[in-house]
Amino acid sequence: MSEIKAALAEQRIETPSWGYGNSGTRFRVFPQPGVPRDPWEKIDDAATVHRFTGVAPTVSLHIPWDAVDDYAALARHAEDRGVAIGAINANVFQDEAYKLGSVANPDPGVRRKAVDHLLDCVEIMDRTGSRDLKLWFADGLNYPGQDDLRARQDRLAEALAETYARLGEGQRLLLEYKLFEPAFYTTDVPDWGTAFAHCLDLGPRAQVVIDTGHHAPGTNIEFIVAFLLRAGRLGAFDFNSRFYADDDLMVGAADPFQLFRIMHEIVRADALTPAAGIAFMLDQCHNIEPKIPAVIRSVLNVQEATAKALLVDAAALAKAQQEGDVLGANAVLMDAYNTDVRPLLAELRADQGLDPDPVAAFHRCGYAARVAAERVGGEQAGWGA
Ligand code: AOS
Ligand code: ZN
Ligand code: ZN
Repeated sequence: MSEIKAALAEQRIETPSWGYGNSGTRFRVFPQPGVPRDPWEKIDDAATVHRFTGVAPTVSLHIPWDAVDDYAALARHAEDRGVAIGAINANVFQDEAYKLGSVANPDPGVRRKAVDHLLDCVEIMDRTGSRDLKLWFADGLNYPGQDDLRARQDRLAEALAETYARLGEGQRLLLEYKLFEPAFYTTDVPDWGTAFAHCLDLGPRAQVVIDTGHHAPGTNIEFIVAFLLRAGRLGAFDFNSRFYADDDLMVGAADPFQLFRIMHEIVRADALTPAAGIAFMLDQCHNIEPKIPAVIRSVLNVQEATAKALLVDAAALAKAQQEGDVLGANAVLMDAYNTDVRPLLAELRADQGLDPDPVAAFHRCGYAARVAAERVGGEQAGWGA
């Protein structure tokens, strides 16, 4: 049990700056009291999540939503609050110029603008000390024949290569795929295979991001996890839950069993430790629920799935698999999944000097009321408006 607790204590989960801002759907954004007015306050909220959970010491930024004049000062602000800036998410999807795409746009001028933004993001990483540049492209087509599928892959590859070449030592390029949306006929990086192939061409510091909301219904995501881990090309997760499309609901809310199956592959590959280089990030929007407790809940959901994965009796599982004991092997997994790990996690938090119930502790601490009084005119997350 102490090994399991040690692994859980070492786990790191990164929260997204945009998860703290107002967000919604294309129908309505419902503003909430106390929402951050700028990136500095988003970092304060992320630090609050870390204070109560102890396992969320980094926050991802999104540029230009989190643009500031002095990124080194923002990194110092994070450090003062006990956290650090994590991945830098580039945004080449919200400008007028990107109607027909960014890095795969047929217009070389638009492509230049897009790549320049990616290079600027690496510059920001140099200032914030971030390791990861996270790229998701809204590029794609709505109609067959709209553009040349193959030429778009060439343009994408060229843009990625220029960006990859700009990375400093120790920096990585994380490429995210998405099956659909905002383009509906095809997207230019629709699946893990496409992302993987581009990463292989680029080099070892190009890694795939799995956003759990970006697949067709029924996709076996843990297979993708296992495959990419085996190939050494899984760089990160964007965790969230979906019922239908890219819902960006709280991770572990819709399908905690899927999250457990994913974490089982991680544990099996010994990839939980930060030294393994997999970034466990949340990519979520809290449209109707209070944001900080929702992020805390999400962190706890990841911890619970991880604890269950760590409880899998690896020796018994290997034996059952070797003997072809189908039901026995399945039972080993289900026994772990069906264990209530909340007491174990409460114990771990107590050992770490944290409140065993982080959500309740947050509600008691008065932070929500304080920021609601202090912050007037909170920022929209920039997403889903
Ligand atoms: C978009 O669907 C992706 O999940 C990206 O990760 C995106 O950059 C993120 O949702 C923030 O906008
Ligand atoms: Zn994502
Ligand atoms: Zn998404």
